[in-house]
Amino acid sequence: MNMFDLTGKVALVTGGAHSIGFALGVGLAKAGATVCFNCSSEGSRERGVKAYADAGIQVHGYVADVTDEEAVKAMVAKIEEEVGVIDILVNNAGVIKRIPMTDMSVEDFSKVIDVDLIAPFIVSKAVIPGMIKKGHGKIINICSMMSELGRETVSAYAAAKGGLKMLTKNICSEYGEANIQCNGIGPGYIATQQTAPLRERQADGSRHPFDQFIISKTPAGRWGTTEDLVGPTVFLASDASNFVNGHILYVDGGILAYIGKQP
Ligand code: GCO
Repeated sequence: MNMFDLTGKVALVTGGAHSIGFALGVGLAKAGATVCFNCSSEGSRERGVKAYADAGIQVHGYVADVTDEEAVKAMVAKIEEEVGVIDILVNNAGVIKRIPMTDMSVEDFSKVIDVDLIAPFIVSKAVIPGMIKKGHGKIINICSMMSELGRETVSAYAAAKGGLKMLTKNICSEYGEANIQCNGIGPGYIATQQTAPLRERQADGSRHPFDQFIISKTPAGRWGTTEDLVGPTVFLASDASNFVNGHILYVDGGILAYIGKQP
């Protein structure tokens, strides 16, 4: 028996057209799942479907604003009709705004909370009834190191990701008896478009100060890659984790365990 086999399972990855969501969608598909992804525009959907096809994977792409409950309910109903009831939900869609808190508008703060915290609530609320009917389900929330730590300029993102950690524990608490396991993945510093500004080479060709800082704080001595997140996600999506619930699995190269290299 391969307890990591996802054959016959339907997975939905929000924000799955690129970056971390795309890597997770490919990984879930390679483990046997039928993968659906959502994104915010038809152009992104088309680019996403092509990117998966280029990786040899046929997916189902949907356009829906994850902060709009009616749009999400319609998308979930369409997936259930066209593909099947969702067994695995990866709440991956996310945004960040790096602005000093006293300079941040309430509008900017609310936008981050809407996408990074309220949307996972909306999408989870839409898929849980189907999971209950099926008798099982896996919800994986893409949290963050900022679910545990703060840093300058990311007040909204940290508040959202801290809330997402507790939403994860609450879904675990409320729906565990329905055989739904809800866990989180907490990426460390991953080399993506979202973190590119933190890694830009300086004018003199030296590494960005933040890049050097992260390297000194990470026992692995490197930034993570989106590939590093795939195995842990497949684990949490599979029968191998049927008694793992309410857990945030940090995939961070050890950064949360380490005081940092002495200067
Ligand atoms: C930042 C980074 C982080 C990472 C990730 C860490 O500005 O500090 O964007 O937030 O993206 O979330 O887990």
